[in-house]
Amino acid sequence: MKLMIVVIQRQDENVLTKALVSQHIGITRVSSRGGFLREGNVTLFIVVPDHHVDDVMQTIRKHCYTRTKFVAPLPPVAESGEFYPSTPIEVQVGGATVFVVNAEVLGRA
Ligand code: 2BA
Repeated sequence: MKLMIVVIQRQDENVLTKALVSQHIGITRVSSRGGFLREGNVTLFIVVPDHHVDDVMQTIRKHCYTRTKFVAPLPPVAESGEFYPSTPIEVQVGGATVFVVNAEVLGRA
């Protein structure tokens, strides 16, 4: 069995979770937040047999989109009156960040 930890953008959540549930894939969803953008995102925990990982990846690729975001860089500690040009930085987010680890299901207590 594999545990897939899938970080997605909120905009993709509904379509992706509906697609996975319709394929009888079990999901646990938690609200999360990226350390870099500090924006809300969603993390899904999905445990599947090894041979289902590719199917889940295909569904994730189909429903999760890459989006461009702009972040204002944090200004360095500036002297008062000092000009600091805050040009926003462009970052690409997603489609999804996926981690896959071995899992053992011990049963339900
Ligand atoms: P965030 O940490 O908010 O990152 C959002 C996007 O900002 C990232 O998109 C990446 O394009 C960029 N980014 C992140 N850290 C950066 C840095 N130190 N310098 C420059 N740009 C940086 P994604 O790679 O698609 O990641 C989307 C979200 O997935 C992340 O949101 C985070 O919540 C999660 N994630 C990504 N890599 C991870 C990792 N190695 N471990 C745990 N979570 C991760």
